[in-house]
Amino acid sequence: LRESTSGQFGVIERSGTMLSESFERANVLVLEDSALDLEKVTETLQRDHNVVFSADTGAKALERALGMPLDLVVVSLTLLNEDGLRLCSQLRSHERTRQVPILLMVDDGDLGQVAKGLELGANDYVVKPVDRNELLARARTQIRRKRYQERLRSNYEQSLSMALTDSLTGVFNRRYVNAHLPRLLERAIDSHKPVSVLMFDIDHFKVVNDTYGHAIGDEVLREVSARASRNLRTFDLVARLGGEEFVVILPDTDGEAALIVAERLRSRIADTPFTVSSDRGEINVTVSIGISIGGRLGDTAEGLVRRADEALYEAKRSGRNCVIA
Ligand code: GH3
Ligand code: MG
Ligand code: MG
Ligand code: MG
Repeated sequence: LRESTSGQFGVIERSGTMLSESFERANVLVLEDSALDLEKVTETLQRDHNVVFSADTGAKALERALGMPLDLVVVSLTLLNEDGLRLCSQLRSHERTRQVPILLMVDDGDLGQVAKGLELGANDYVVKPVDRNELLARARTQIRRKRYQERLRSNYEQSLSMALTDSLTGVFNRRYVNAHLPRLLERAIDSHKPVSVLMFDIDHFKVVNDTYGHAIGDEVLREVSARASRNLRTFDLVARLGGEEFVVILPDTDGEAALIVAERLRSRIADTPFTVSSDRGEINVTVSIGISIGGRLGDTAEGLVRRADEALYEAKRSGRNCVIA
């Protein structure tokens, strides 16, 4: 630390000039073909610690915008051979850039361009020659608004996913199945491809709880969920309906394939004992599985679940640790 030339010192010095932790530098792209204007705008935006990128044609700007996350695009409408308006509509038509704020720069007395730009999705404008403080204020507003919207969206997605997943195991919950199975079944009927439903239930789970305690029972539920999830395709879906009862939905899967999946799932659980945080050793766990197949006209999600449940009941009656279709 005493050596001003040491690398470590350099790091500390740099972090000392960094802004508060929650501050995130904004990426700003400027489309401008006048070197003088570009320098002024860049220098101004950098005062707010923005990272500024530039392009002198709309095509280069679009390429940049599609290749990196941006928080603001500043578009000059005084380009010599270029149409900044075209970039506005291109940014709005690509999924990746649809939400990026656009700030226009226009010549005084060319306000007709502004109306067109706003119509195409630009968010605000400044008039040239640009007033530095005004540019900074308007850029700040757009960046803040974008961040706020991102936060809202991620909160919304988070609460949505919380409402549809089981908090103990992380797999989907009954609500999700109720919402999605009818749609998957409808698609199966329309596309003439069957959808299979496996319903499974841990055998004698009460004994696990009684012997090892509820907390270890919870660990078993998590491990069962994990093994089920690991052994399925990405578009298959696992849900915990409640207690120690689960369903697996297998789109595009007929009875024969479903039987193979179910048998594999059964053996992956039965054949490898569960390691739990108990000093009484590993636990042998088995499940019973019932299968139903849907996809015929008139099939309903309720009927599909009921038939899988009936098959599961048969599996229990047949001695457990088995699959019944
Ligand atoms: P079977 O083979 O017939 O399915 O017998 P079982 O003992 O598994 O079935 P039963 O329905 O009699 O008991 C299920 C037990 O699951 C009873 C309940 O205490 C336990 N259980 C339900 N939800 C949870 C949970 O979230 N965590 C834990 N640890 N146990 C649970
Ligand atoms: Mg039971
Ligand atoms: Mg059970
Ligand atoms: Mg049960």
